Amino acid sequence: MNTKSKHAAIFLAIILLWIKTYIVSKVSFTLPVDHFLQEILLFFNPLSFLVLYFCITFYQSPPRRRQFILGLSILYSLILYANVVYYRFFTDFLTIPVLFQTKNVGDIGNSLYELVYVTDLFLFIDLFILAYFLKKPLFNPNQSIIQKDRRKAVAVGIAILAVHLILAEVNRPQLLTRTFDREILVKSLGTFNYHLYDILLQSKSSMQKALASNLEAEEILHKVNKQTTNHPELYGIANGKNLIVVSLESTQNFVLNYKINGKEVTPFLNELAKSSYYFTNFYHQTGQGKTSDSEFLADNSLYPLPRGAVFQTHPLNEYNAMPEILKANGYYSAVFHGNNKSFWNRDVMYKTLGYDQFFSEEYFTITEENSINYGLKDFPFFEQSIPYLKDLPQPFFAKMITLTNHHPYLIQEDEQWVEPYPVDDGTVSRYFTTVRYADEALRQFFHDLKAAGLYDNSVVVVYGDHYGISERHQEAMADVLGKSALTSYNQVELQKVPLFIHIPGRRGKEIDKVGGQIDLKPTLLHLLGIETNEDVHFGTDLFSKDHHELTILRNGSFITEDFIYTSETCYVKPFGAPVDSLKCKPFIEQAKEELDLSDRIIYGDLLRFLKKE
Ligand code: GP9
Ligand code: MN
Repeated sequence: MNTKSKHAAIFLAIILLWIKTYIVSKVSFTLPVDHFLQEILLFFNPLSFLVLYFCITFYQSPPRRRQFILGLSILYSLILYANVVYYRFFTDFLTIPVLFQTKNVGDIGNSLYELVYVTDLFLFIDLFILAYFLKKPLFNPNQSIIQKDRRKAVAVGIAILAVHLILAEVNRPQLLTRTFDREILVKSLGTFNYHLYDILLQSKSSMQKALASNLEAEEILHKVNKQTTNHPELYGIANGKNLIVVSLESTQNFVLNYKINGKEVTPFLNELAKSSYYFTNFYHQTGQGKTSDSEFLADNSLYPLPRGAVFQTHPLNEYNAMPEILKANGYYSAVFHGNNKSFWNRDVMYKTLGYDQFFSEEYFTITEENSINYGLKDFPFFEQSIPYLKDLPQPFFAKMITLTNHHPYLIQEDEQWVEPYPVDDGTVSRYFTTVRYADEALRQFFHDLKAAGLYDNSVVVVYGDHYGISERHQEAMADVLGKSALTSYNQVELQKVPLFIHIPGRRGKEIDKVGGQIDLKPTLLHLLGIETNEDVHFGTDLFSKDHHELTILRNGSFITEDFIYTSETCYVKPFGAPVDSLKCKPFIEQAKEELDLSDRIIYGDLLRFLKKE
C-alpha cells in the first residue's frame, strides 16, 4: 500500500465534510457574499479547520484510527447541525455565551419540533458513505503512522490555516481584534475556526473572572463612585416621561453650523440647539467597539475596553445598566436598529443589559431601494419605527441607532441635499452629504413623534456615537477647518460629538462644560428622578454644579476645563499651546487609575459581587 492510500480514509473524510459544510453554508445559512474573495473564503474555510482537526487521528493506534475518523466526522456533523438548527430560529451562530445563556436555550427548546425537518437526514448521508468506505481495504488505515507523517500533516494544516487567516484579514482588516460581526467572522473563518476562536475568547475572560475576588470588588468599587449634588430645577423634571435616545452614526460636532456653498450641513440640528440643552464640549470615548462602545458607555457609565469590543468579549457579565434600572422604575426598554442583530453581538448583549425588545433588521421592510451600505436608510428606519414606538408600553426607554452616515458615506444623488465638500479626499468629501441626509431624517422623526402624540411626553436625547473621519484624513480636515495643518490638540478636539437633551417645555441653552458619553447615565437618570448614589458609575450628572470636568478618552488622552492632554503633551485651551506637563500631572494619574479600575471591573466581572439577592 502506498502513502496515498495510507491516508485515503482521512482524505475521504475531509472531502466529504468539506463539501457538506460548503453546501450548508450556501443553503442553510444566508451569508451574503459581496465579492469574489469572499466566495473563495467561504469555499475554502472548512479546509483549514478540517486538516488540523483530523491530525488528531495520527496519534491513534492503527485499529482505533478508523473509529476515530468516523467519530470525529460524527462530532463535526453534530456541531454543524446544531448550528443549522440554531440558525433557523435565531438567524445567528452559536457562541459559548449563548450556550450558557439559559434564556436563549429555553427559547429554542420550545420550538425544537418545528426546527428539525425530516429532510435534515440528508445532512448525515456523508457519514454513511464514509462508514461504508472505511470498511473497504483501500480505506482501512491499518498501518502505523510514522512520526514524519504526523509532522507533515500538522505542517500542512498550519500552512493552510496561515494562508486562510491572511486572506481573511485582507478581506476584512482587523477581523480578529475587533470581532464586530459574527456573520462576517463565520463567513471569513468558517463555522469551526470561529467556534475555536470563540472558545479562546471565552476561556481568557473566564480565567480573569475566576481570579477576581469579593475583596478586590470591594476595594475597587469603593474607589469609583463620585457623588454629586442634584440640580435643583432639573432633577426629576422628566419623571415618568418616555426617554428616546437617538444615536447619530459617526456624527462629529464640527459639522454643526458648518456651511457648504452657503448651505447648512445640519440645518435641523442647528435648529434643535435652540430648543434643547446643547453640549458643545461633549466627547465620544469609544475604542475599537465603535457604536457598541458608545452604547456601553451610555448605558453603564463604564469605560469600554482597550482592545476589542466589550459587547463581544464580556456579554455575560453582570452589569447595572440603564434598562435594568429603568425597569425597576416601571419602564419598558427597546432598541431600534436597521441592521443584522448579531452585529456587535447586540442580540446577546441587549438581553444582558436588560432590554425588553430589540427591533433589528427583521422587524423592518428592507428593499434594494430603501437601504444602502450597512442597511436600512435613516428615513425609512425612523418612519417604520413609529408604529412600533406607538405600541410600546409607556413609559418607555427607546434607543434608536441610525446607520446611513457610516463610512464610506454613500447616498443616492437625489438625496444629496448638500454638495460634497470640494476636497481631493472622497471620504471627507462625501461625509457631509450623508450627515446632511441623516439630519433631514431626524427632522422627519421629530415631526412624526409629534404626529404620533409622543413628543410632548418624551425627553429626546440625540448624540454622536464616535468620530466619522479618522486621523488618516488630516490634510482634508485641515482644509475643512481652515487650518494649514492639524496638531494632536486639534485631533482631540475633533473627538467632540454633539449632545442634545430636549425636554418638552424647556428653552434651549448652550452648555460648554466638558463632558463625555460616560456622563449620560447619571445625567439621564437624574432627569427622570432616579437616584444613582448606590450605582457604580464613572460619569457624573452634566447638570450638577459639581460635575467633574475631566473627560478621559479610551486612548488615555483627556480633556479638562483648561487643558487637553494627548501624546504625552499637555496643551492649554483654547488655542492649544503646549505647556509644562506638570500642569496636567494630577489628572494624568487620575485618568490612568480610572481606566484601570473600569477595566478591572469588566475583566473580573466585579459587579456580580454587588448583586443583591
Ligand atoms: C452597525 C452599526 C455601525 O450595526 O452600528 O457600527 P460601527 O462600525 O459604527 O461601530
Ligand atoms: Mn457607529
